[in-house]
Amino acid sequence: MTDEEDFDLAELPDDELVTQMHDDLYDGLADEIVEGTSILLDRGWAADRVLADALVEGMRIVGIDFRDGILFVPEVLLSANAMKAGMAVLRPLLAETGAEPIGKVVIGTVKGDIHDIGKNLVAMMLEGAGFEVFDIGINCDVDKYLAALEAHRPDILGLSALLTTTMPYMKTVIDTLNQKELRSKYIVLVGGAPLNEEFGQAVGADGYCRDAAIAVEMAKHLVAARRSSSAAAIH
Ligand code: B1M
Repeated sequence: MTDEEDFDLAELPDDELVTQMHDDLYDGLADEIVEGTSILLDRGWAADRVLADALVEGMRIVGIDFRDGILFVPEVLLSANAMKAGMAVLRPLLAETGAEPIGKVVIGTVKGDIHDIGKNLVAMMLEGAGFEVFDIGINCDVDKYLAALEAHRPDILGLSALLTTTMPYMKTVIDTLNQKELRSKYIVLVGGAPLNEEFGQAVGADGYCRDAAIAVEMAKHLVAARRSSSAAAIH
């Protein structure tokens, strides 16, 4: 399309619209991302499909060019902003649940790290699965985690880190829980692009979550297992 005046997202077939959304995310066009997200939903796409195919995939492409020095921080901030605008449209759909909470989660990005898109997505998906989620934000130091644990008494503590330089802070948090003899009270789940299973084990987490869907599965499974073992201990 050359004539921008005539450009109408609603006229594009699904595959072209999704490709256009990748471009719009790349260019940080929040209004277009909101519009594209709404069009796909109106066409009957499930919220998780819009999220995965249009938004997360678009952000993956941004990540590649950021890594390769083609995009820089200000541009990626605009992309992140556009991604968040799309996620805001999806949020009520992903978080739709009328049921009683199946557990509580405190989640935050560790100290020194301001990446929050993945963490927000995990929080949203956990809410959608029926958890009550307390999102304590970014750049969280140990004291902030401890205060949130004390205030909300969750089943799960979720730690997010996107930088190789900040992921070791997860161990600081878990070690502090151990020192204060609080570790066994909580299920600790860790996630973030640079982590892996081995790292999760090495820092003493109960689970490493590669993505939001796995975080939900693991959260459900571990909370259920913990409840049934404490029920068995009572009987
Ligand atoms: Co940054 N950044 N960034 N960045 N950034 C990365 C992470 C990087 C890989 C880019 C690259 O080089 N390819 C690189 C890290 C390299 C490394 O450490 N090895 C990097 C860098 C270097 C930096 C800066 C240092 C750049 C600079 O200043 N020179 C700087 C650091 C700032 C800081 O934190 N102190 C920086 C800044 C930024 C922006 C501010 C511009 C922006 C963040 C905006 C925001 O989040 N509000 C940004 C972005 C957007 C990215 C990329 C492009 C995208 C991250 C993202 O949102 N992904 C990223 C490249 C990449 O990851 N491909 C990059 C989409 C999201 C859905 O995925 O976050 O992986 P993800 O979350 C997934 C899973 O990881 C998992 O589930 C999520 C959903 O499925 N998960 C969890 C995550 N947290 C979890 C917690 C759980 C469970 C699962 O708890 C239970």
